[in-house]
Amino acid sequence: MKDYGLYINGEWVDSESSRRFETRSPIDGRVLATFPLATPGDVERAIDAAEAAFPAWKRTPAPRRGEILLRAAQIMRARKQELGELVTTEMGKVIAEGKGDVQESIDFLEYIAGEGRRMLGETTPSELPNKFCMTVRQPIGVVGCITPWNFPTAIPIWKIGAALITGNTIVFKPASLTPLCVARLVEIFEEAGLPPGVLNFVTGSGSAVGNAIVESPRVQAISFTGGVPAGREIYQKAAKFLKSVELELGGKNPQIVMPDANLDLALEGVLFGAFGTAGQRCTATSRLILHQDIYDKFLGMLVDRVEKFKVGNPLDPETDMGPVVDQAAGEGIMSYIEIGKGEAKLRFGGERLTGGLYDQGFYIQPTIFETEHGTRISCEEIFGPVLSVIKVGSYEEAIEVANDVEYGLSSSIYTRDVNLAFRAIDDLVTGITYINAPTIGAEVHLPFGGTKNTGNGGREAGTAAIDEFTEIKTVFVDYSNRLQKAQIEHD
Ligand code: UN1
Repeated sequence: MKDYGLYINGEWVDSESSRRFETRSPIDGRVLATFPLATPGDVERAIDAAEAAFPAWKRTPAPRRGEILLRAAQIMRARKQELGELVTTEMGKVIAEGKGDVQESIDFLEYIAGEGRRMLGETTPSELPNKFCMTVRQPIGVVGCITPWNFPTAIPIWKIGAALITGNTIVFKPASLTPLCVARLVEIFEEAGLPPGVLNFVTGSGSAVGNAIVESPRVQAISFTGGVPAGREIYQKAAKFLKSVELELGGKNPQIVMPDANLDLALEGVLFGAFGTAGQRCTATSRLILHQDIYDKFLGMLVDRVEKFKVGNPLDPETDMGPVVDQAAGEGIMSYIEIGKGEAKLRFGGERLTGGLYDQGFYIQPTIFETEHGTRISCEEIFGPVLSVIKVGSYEEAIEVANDVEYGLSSSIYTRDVNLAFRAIDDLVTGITYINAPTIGAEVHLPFGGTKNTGNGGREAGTAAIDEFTEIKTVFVDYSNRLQKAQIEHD
């Protein structure tokens, strides 16, 4: 077990404060490492370092910056097993998903390193002769990244990779439940040759560290993934400074199953979508919208499978679902299950598991409710292994129910009717829609994000990541050797 410092200006340093917090494994409560509860003064030092490093990093050609990211990806690939185990140990998702988290990080770094050779702008004709018009991309400056615990490497890497390739320097605050995974990433970037001050890592609370990042006029942009209340607060605080803010918030993602669907495929989809990562994904399938013609049959198939689900140690490859991330998260999920018992019909699960390893963490049964649309469990984000099953009479009703929630991240429909599938692409009001695939599993070279309360309109990953972290400069080059007057020289 190691006592970490903060990483500022290329060195691991002490915080101004001697207060520390522990990161524990959700598997058995074991303490994995301790980190400083940093102060606003520590954040100021990190911003100083990021500001000082910015001019040289901005001048470094983007393909050169990309080489460092690629080296980081290579290091991660060589250590994929070890890093995957760390993700599983610190966060609790099953080992296949822990390694998937790391693979998503590698994929993103490789993709975005290549974008360093593109970073496309536009060239257009001018309305005047002998004049050239184009746009180029410039970094924003010092950016603040604040990340959640559910993808302890992938979400940090989406932000770090995109901010770095575009020439920004970073002050980074990880979720306090998974700082060790991010500390490991910081070490990897150091090993890959990232210059001092370009990436600074400050641990601690949202109220001290997060706030100091958001409230600093020297931090030009914020990228945040987390819950709606924190996202709203960040957006409001950043508005004072007119900062650019990118928010990725909650979801209440539906999987619709039509009568003509391949039901076996739809079953695999909902199992993975609802109970993968113990439902702790923004993209998790938390609503299963079933057409009445297949309702009883499909629900029966689902319950049969869930009955055989193995909940246990996520490091064991045979385990289907691990613990939830901590006691507080577990209690929150259990209180939703209690609400569900009062307003809906519990079809499976609903209990916290006890005995043996179960007593050392917070393990919950995969839980299935049959409910009307409009109940709290069918509308509010639970962020746990709780699925609401809703019966509908038609495609139109399915779409109406699917869209009638405050979020709009991901959605899915299973049907073999190609016309209906394309209609659903138009009709589902979400940032991501899957046809015959679950609501989870986004790929890194495509934009990721959602509508309504899922965010503020931006997208991460894909080329959208370049937009997030660059300012566009419009450039006019006049090679006529005379004063040409746009708009005026027109009759
Ligand atoms: C999240 O749920 O916070 O599409 C991110 C997916 C993953 C990313 C999810 N690739 O489920």
